[in-house]
Amino acid sequence: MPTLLFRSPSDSGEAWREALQSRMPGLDVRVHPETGDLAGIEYALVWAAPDRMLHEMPDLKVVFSLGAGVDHLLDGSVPEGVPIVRMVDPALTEGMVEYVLYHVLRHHRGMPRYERQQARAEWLAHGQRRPGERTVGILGLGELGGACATALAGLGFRVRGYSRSRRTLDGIESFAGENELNDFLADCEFLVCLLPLTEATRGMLNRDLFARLPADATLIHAGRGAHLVETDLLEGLEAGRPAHAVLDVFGTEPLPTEHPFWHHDRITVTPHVASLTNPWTGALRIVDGIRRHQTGEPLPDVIDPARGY
Ligand code: NDP
Ligand code: OXD
Repeated sequence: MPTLLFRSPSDSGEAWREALQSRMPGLDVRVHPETGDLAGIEYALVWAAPDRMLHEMPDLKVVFSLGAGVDHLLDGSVPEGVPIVRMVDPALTEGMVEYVLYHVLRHHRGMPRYERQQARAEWLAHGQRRPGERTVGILGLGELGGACATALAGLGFRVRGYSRSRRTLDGIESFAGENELNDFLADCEFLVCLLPLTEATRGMLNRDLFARLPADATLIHAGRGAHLVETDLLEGLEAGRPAHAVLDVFGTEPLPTEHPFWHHDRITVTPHVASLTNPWTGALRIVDGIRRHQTGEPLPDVIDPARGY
């Protein structure tokens, strides 16, 4: 039976051991730091790997990421030539669709304003716009962004997506590459960021981009903290571009208690929970990957380290 090393500072090793072994009885799951002898361990399932740990595993064959994003593994911690498989799981996608729909609808229906009115016991109705009058732009039209785009289009929003290569999705207007970024941004009253963090996307949510949004836009950012230039967002909010920001990811996590985002009246903070990897569904993907590797079949969802995602 194969052996797998599990390591995460934030996920339960015991829950994952139980989920993995229920799908592959006999799988030897070693939960870091109780790894035993690192020789003989062929698989690792990790969220970030400390220092040189993975380099000290002479028999390592595949690294599975606990997350859809793999930036946490592209810092040299995975030995060259060892494939990295990212998490692609319908439950993870579902969670992200819920998060994005919830925040788009909350702002589309003006709920923050009604919440402020309730605090003043103020009865005052405002006009209501139809989804078809509003454009939602999704930066990153991949597994997660694509599903969010389709769900929003299903509610009647005008939806457009931005990716590196052109994507074809029913009912979604597709923009590709830097030359099309300006046109993509022009009417986005909602801008959702679901990009992977790479050298090309680092710092992309910056002053220049905010200035190209229409007035009163809402930013919903669930990509990675380093996509956002935080001081540019604070300036942008002063100018009403964007008018509100929903942030799930931050340059420093946990977000320090003294950080200005916590108490800003036009920022909504969630603690990197837009969508969480679920051990019970995630384990199916890992076990499937191990089985495929053992029978010599191609592994799905292997990332390209040169591309960065
Ligand atoms: P995918 O790899 O499926 O999709 C990435 C998309 O981004 C693709 O459409 C890709 O273009 C596009 N892209 C990449 N680089 C660029 C670029 N330079 N310019 C324009 N578009 C670009 O990833 P997922 O959808 O599975 O995940 C996206 C990210 O969401 C993760 O990397 C992670 O950072 C974040 N995430 C956050 C979570 C949270 O709870 N906050 C949970 C899970 C993920 P192309 O189609 O041409 O390849
Ligand atoms: C992920 C995340 O990448 O949770 O899956 O951020």
